[in-house]
Amino acid sequence: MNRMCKRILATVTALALIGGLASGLVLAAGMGNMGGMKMGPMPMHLPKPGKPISYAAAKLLIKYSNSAGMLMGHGKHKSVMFMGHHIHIVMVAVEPGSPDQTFEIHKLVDPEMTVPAGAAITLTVLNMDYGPGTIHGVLIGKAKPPYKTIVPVPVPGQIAEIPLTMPRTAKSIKKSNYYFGTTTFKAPGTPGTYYYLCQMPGHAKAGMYGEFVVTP
Ligand SMILES: [Cu+2]
Repeated sequence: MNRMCKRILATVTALALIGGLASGLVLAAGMGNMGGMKMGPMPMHLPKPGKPISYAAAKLLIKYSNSAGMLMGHGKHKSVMFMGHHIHIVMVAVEPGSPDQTFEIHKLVDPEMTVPAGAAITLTVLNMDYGPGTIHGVLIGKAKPPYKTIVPVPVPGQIAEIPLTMPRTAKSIKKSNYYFGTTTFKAPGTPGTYYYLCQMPGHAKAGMYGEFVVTP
């Protein structure tokens, strides 16, 4: 095989691989829509948290975020209901076009989420924000709003933490790299209301939080 042939073969193989991974994630996202009974698997092609991902990979994560779980309610009382024993929730920190200092799921800003008691949860936050000070993370616990500029950590009754991720670079959106963080935890065994919030000073105070409700 000459060098050109090898190069073409390598390119075709790489494209097939990317296509397969992409369709795998789309399938997973589709599964998330089926009555919310089973969430799709974690997108396996992502590198370890701490390493940036491409815009294409970030878009797939957003697609997953917008399809896993069921949209409930209407008007100002919308929430995202997750069901099943294994749940993957992807939160987007400041999706392009969204207000500063917010989380998005299903295009909703800081929505209430519900999860069943005892569920095994994988939580991912994708940081789409950029510029100095636009690093974000997630804490889930019992600390109620309103929040002060500095939220002492751990918060009371803390059940989950994603450390602060780096911001994306300020290049054009398609050329930039994106950081994400992931954690796994078990939902408490008894129903109750918890809150997710960003631990970056000032962000929770500015509204970067929402209700995380554990249901029977
Ligand atoms: Cu934040």
